[in-house]
Amino acid sequence: MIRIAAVGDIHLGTDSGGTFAPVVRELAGQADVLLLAGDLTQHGRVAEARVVAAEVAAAELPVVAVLGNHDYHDDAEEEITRILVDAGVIVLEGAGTVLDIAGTRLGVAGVKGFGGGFAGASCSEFGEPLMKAFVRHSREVAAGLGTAFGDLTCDIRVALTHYAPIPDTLIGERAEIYPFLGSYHLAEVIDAAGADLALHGHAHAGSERGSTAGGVPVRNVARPVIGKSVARYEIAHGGHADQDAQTPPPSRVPAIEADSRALS
Ligand SMILES: [Mn+2]
Repeated sequence: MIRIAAVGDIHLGTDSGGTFAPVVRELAGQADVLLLAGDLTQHGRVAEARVVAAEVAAAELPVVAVLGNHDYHDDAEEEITRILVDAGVIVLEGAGTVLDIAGTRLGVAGVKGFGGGFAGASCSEFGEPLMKAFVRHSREVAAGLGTAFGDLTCDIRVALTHYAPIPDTLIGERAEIYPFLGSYHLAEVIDAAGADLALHGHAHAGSERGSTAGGVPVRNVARPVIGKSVARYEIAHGGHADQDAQTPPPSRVPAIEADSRALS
């Protein structure tokens, strides 16, 4: 059983020192990994990233993160990534990582993602150069997630994005802005990869639970959505990665919402 703690949109500012470190400390021995689903900063400032780094530097469990759109706002995403990496955070953008957790290999494939919308109400790569560039970026980052999954040899596969792969976890947001909150391209990749769980943030007014067309559980872990410091999920070893192509896949192991009484 892998115990995942996850939260997105913590939006730490330069005055947020000391607010997230206690959350991280409390996870010691209670979770196997902390996944951060982007928007770690308020405005993508380097000084804010240093606060994030200081808050997670003493983590006693692996911390894996993707950046969000806020973390790109000051055009400092590369430096922000370096600051987080120097603090021991595994920062993913079109890349994956495998963690050995008591003999079970947890693979996390991560990408910021992008907008574009969902089936029946999506932008298409047509018309003006800016619109084509918008949709092309959405397709490319989704492809990056696919590449990241392709490189993973593991027992449990988790997709970590900032933008949403499905509309179900956006319910509560205004429908007019769905195309800016996520893209179905992400869900296609998540289904093709046979992920066991997909986590995202970004939609502060959305809903926690949904699933892809292929049945992969999706959870919106934006902090305002989960209403607590971190959400916790447990996944049993499903063995997808070791399946022979000739044998039918095992029934999907659903993510289980863990008791979070100690982690409010
Ligand atoms: Mn965001």
